[in-house]
Amino acid sequence: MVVLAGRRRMKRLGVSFLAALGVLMIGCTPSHPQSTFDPLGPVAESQLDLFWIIFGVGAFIFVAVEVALIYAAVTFRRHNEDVPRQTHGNNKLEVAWTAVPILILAAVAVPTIMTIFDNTNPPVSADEAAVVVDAIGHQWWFEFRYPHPDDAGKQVVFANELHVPVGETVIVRLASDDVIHSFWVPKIAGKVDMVPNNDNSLWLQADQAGTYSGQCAEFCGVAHAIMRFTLIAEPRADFDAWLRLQSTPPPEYTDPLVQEGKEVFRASGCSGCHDTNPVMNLGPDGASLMGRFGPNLAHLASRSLLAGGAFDNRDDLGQVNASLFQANVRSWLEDPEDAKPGNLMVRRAAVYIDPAKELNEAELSALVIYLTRLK
Ligand code: HEC
Ligand SMILES: [Cu+2]
Repeated sequence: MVVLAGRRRMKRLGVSFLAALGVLMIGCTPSHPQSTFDPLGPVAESQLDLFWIIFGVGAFIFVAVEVALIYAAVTFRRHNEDVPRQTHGNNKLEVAWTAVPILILAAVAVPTIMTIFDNTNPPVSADEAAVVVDAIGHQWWFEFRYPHPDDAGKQVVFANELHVPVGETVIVRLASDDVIHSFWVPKIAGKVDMVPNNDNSLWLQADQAGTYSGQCAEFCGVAHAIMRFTLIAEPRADFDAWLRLQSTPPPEYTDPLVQEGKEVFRASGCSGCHDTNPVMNLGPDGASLMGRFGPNLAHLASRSLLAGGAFDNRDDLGQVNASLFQANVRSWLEDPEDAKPGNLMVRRAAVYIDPAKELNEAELSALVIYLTRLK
């Protein structure tokens, strides 16, 4: 009986161990879009270097303590019934185990503080930076505003996608429209909090062209988990062309269905929360002004993510796909609560809270067609 129970316990232990190992091994997938162990920019690299220094010191101390412990346990184990020699106090030892940790912590503080300062202070001034972008956190999406390429008094407004020229220093000024959010692109830079009425900023640089995942890293309410964005690092010429395109209004179409969608957009109150003009004036002091409540939709159909990452519009090759986009926009408008529980559109827009104003199928189709043309 006793033997059987012991075996069963061993078996249970074995199964638990394998389950735990399995869970840990999920971390080993080759696809790791948000891994900080694969840094591709100087800020993320310096943070990883610091991590390894602290980890190395910690690992050394762990091994040293374990070795001392095992040595003591083996060497001084009870040999016979005699009471061993008793010691009370040891000044040398006590001074040593107070002073050594102080020295270790002081040594670790040097690279830590250096990294904090390097990450806080951009290597170039705001005038010399490639771009100074305003990033504004909203529940639950990111807004990005760029200086207008031709007009210093204006800004180009975009959402959920941050474009930067590859290999150049970009300064991101962080703000929040409501609660505290945090800006983080694990492979490139972050995390720095976006605090209401507080001017935080960070700098970043992407060493390789590519698409990187970013996300809010500070719990900010029910839909926090679906508050993501993409950072797209592209060659200078592509970046300039992109910004120029973003600064123009979306094309006008004469197609009657598009016109109808545009009318529904106005009549159903969508335009009360969503601007379709991508350009905003700056305030008299050069600061960003408050925009509308929801994301700017001027070039919505060219974005990789919809509704803060509730939908991904990209195909397997990473390109925004028009039919995927169309299907996603339809799902979003049909049931925003299902796509992103608790989001502020479904809680506040008249078409979702007032049954009398609910969109019918014809209106929905026209809206989808119209939004698909906002490129
Ligand atoms: C009360 C304000 C409000 C109204 C009215 C409103 N929306 Fe929204 N909308 C939002 C907010 C807020 C979000 C962001 C939701 C999120 O990501 O959490 C949003 C997101 C969206 C998005 C995704 C945008 C993006 O950048 O990914 C689309 C598309 C959209 N709304 C279309 C519409 C349409 C069409 C209507 C009219 C039927 C409408 N909205 C009415 C507030 C509103
Ligand atoms: Cu958040």
